[in-house]
Amino acid sequence: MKRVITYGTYDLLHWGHINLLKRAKDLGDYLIVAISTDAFNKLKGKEAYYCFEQRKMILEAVRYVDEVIPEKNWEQKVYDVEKYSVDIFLMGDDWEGEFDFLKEKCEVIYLPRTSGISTTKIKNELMQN
Ligand code: C2G
Repeated sequence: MKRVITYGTYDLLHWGHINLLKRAKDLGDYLIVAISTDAFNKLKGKEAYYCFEQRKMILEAVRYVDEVIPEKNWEQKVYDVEKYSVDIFLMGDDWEGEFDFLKEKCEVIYLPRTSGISTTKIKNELMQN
């Protein structure tokens, strides 16, 4: 029973997110997604269109996702890995190397981002219309 965890804002859910979640689930049996709370998003300098509760509800409906937990700060990852008995910590490779400190606790995998799509791109293109 391989347990995988990944983190993110997951606003305006799009096929790039789904591509990551599918690959993450394919690497294990149980996928936990920690989504940034609205307060943590502010810390990340991000303003999500959907609030935390809405983003949580949407992700819980994704077939690859088994559990959604809140990401409240940068420090929680090392505790989450213990608390949820995580085997694989996984992120898109725009985060390459950023979380290597977790390597002593679990496998750390960075997967190629899906090019051509992002929440920012969606927002910008919608604003142009
Ligand atoms: N992603 C991707 N391809 C895209 C867009 C996003 O693979 N075209 C991946 C990102 O690499 C990330 C996940 O989808 O692994 C979620 O992306 P965001 O919601 O943008 O997450 P981010 O703001 O990077 O937050 O502590 C980690 C942070 O919470 C990550």
